[in-house]
Amino acid sequence: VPVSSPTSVAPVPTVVPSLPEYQDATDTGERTLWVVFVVMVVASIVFTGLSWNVPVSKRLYHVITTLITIIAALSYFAMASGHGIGYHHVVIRDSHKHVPDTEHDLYRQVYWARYVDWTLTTPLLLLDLTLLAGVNGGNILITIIADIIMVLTGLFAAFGTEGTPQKWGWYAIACIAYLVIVWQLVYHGRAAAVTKGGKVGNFFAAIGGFTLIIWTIYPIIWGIADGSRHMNVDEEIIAYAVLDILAKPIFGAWLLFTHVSMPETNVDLGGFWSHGITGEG
Ligand code: RET
Repeated sequence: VPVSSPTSVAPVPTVVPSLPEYQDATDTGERTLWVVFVVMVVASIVFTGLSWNVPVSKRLYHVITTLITIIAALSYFAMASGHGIGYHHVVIRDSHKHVPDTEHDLYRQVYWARYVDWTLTTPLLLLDLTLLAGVNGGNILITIIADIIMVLTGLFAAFGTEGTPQKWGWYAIACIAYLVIVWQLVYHGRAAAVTKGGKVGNFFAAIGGFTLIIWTIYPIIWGIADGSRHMNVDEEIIAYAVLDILAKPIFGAWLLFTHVSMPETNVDLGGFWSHGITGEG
């Protein structure tokens, strides 16, 4: 008489407890953040130095552009030192061949300090470009508000629950806001720049085209990194680092050096810029 039946096996648990998964930056990512912090500080010092050689009346681009790199330096200091980082939580379903599906929690770092940076710096970059083109105040306002909407809805998308309208809905809204910006620059910006004169028209086409190419890569990186997680956190940091250096210090140096040698780029805000509002027309 057999003491135990050969078919009796331990029961298969219906829920296999699985450990949470963390997607964090490593030393590589952290070091990259510190490097960009230093680049932004150096750019801020150089741009400040450049403005000393020009009269206050011609310093508008210098002031705007230096503020951009100062804000970026602050944001990179925050991220490099471990501030401005949250976690996006996703429940991942794991399917297995012979046992029931299981689930585990995934926590991926979201560097929300970037969005604080972008909320302040991308409107300033657009102010540089629209002033260069000579766009009217109404169109400048539309461009800047569309830009703030783009960045904030992009932030909501980053923390949005996966597979719900929270994620793709906010992302789609951000993309529409971005298209408004593109339209403003390509249509109103170019028309205004051409009216200002040949040299400014050509320069605006070049630096505006450069800007649109760089800016368009941001939502693509976002989709690959934050959207589908096909890029790890280090790779995401490096991709944004390269883009940020092109979009801020390189863009800024190009604008300021060209401005100094091309008087047609001057912005005339009446007496407001150099003397304040005097009430004397
Ligand atoms: C997000 C995600 C949602 C969709 C879109 C985006 C666009 C971001 C852009 C950022 C530009 C940043 C710059 C930083 C300066 O250094 C928010 C990534 C459209 C265009 C120029």
